[in-house]
Amino acid sequence: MSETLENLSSETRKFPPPEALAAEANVTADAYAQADADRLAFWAVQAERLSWAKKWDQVLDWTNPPFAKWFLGGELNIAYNCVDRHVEAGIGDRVAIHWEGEPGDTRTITYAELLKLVSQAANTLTELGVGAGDRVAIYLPMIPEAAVAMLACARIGATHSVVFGGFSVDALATRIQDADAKLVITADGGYRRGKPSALKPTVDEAVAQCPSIEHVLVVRRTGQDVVWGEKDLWWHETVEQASPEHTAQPFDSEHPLFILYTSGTTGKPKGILHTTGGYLTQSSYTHWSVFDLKPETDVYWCTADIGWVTGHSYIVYGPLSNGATQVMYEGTPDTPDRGRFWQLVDKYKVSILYTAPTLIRTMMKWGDDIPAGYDLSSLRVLGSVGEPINPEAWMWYRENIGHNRTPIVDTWWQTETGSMMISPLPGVTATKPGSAMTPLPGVTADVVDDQARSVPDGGGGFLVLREPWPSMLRTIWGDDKRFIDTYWSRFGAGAGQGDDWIYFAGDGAKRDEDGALWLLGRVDDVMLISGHNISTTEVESALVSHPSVAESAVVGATDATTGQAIVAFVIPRGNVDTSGDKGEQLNVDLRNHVAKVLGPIAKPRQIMLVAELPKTRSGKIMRRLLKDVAENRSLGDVTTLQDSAVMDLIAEGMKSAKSED
Ligand code: 6R9
Repeated sequence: MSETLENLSSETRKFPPPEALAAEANVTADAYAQADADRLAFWAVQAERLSWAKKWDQVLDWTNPPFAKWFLGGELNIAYNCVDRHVEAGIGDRVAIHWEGEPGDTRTITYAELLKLVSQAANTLTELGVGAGDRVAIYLPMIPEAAVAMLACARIGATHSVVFGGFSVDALATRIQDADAKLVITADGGYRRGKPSALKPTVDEAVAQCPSIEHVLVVRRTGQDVVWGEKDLWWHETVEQASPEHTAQPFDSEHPLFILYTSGTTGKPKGILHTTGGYLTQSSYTHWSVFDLKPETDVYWCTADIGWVTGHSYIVYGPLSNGATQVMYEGTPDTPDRGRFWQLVDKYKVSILYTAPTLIRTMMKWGDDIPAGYDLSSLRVLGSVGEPINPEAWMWYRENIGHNRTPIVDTWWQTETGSMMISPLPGVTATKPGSAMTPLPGVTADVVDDQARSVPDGGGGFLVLREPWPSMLRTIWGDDKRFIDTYWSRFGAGAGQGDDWIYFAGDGAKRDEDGALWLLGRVDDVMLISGHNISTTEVESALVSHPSVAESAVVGATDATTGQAIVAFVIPRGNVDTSGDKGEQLNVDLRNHVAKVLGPIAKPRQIMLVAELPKTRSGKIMRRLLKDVAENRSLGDVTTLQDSAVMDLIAEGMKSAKSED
């Protein structure tokens, strides 16, 4: 790969923060100056947001890089910080969670009630022999018990490993084995797409391969039949009968809090390890600053699943540490109909909404008239996470959901970073559609060439983090070497270049003339077309900027003439007729449109009109599978694919399509 990434697109629209919001904002531009003047002092101030049983002696120990220690000598209890202290402060009656089941059943849980539930669960785990340092697997649907289980583990110092409720027997078993977990917390099932979907049979099969598991704690959610084994215990017969009194003990700032597995492109999944004080400091601070959270009045809703890092940091730890009131929803966005999200915003008067580009593009596909049917006037801040948000999707979000009033915060971060790293601040930053803008105060991000030199403004390259940050991963569970090899060996000291340890995030990015950052997707996906490095994101955004396109995925397929050629998969918007000649005409129009927006070098060789794209459960497009199809290979690993039928349809279509060149 040559030195940098091509910078093909340009964006001139810019939206300053709303005046009223800026005037009352939690954070002003001073935060950047303070962090620049003394980064560690800045993070020490943010750590004061938390209640420490024992104050730290030192903010950061970076003497053994890349193994960081934050807030050394400090002690705190995470569950105490997320629950007890709010009750002690007299806000026990505040709603912590407005939970809505997919069938429409609801539960309202105040902080005082949450304290009771978490204490009962902590007592039960202790009775079952789970103690500090033990690992617990959590395999639950989006029900309040998921948050309760995580907090109960944190409360007793057990390390949780949440596994997506949609993952297979194999995926669950491998994760249990890798972490050597003692206990699994699961449910009989959950509601998805209007019907109960079973979880327990998957756990039964996985546990049969996992001798480390001593007990299986089962929440009754759907009431469906389950096969009962000797390790099984009902949650309602144990937790709900346990004493609601439990005193939280403090743990060391570097005590392991959770492991969360991310599937790399190759090999077994990586168990990303996060610890206590630094993680909570940054997830709490970013939740408060990036969403401008006013805990007394805001109603916050993050639509992520709890099995994704976004659910950990921005459903559980960030919001609860801040005493926020939030909505938690069990099901899918199209049940009972495609207005469900907007109906929930309307019903609970949601003021801060945090969702993913995949959902925004799906809503674009479904049509503007759906959100238009609801009262969305309560919204005041909109957030996006998970993938680059194409400028057109950003504008759609702003106009149709935010009614041109609300700022959008496009937040870049990773399972590995633990919390947000690059994002606008809603009361400070003038935002550009499609850009995550600048590193947050206290974060040192850069875009570099292959020698780790900063690219000039207007250039593209590799996104790196030059200084350690509080919520950074500490290692890959059980594999320090893989931790170093994966994240620290591409640039800097770990690569034999100089003394500084540089974290490579795996993403490409560009920095525009104003210093704003644009994420360009994973560098593994970058296409090499006639000697030019072209990012998938730029071509996808160019396609989405055509009025007939809702969503697209682009891959580089081997090509005899150009090395690689661009193959695009496109989902048309809901109202677009693609029958017969109209489909062919659209195809030609789209190829020309990309050539016009980005230049002839980026013109796709071939475009496939499709109904769906292969995505992970957290909504990321799996380009690797599309590349397999485009190059006529059989499909690689599909364990994290949300819906495998999609791939069969795409492969069929691809076989019958004629090449366009
Ligand atoms: C939080 C989360 C991390 C990868 C990351 C990047 C992509 C996330 C993004 C974004 C562009 C954003 N990503 N947020 N790309 N703009 N705002 O998603 O964690 O599941 O570990 O994924 O997601 O490629 O490297 P995770």
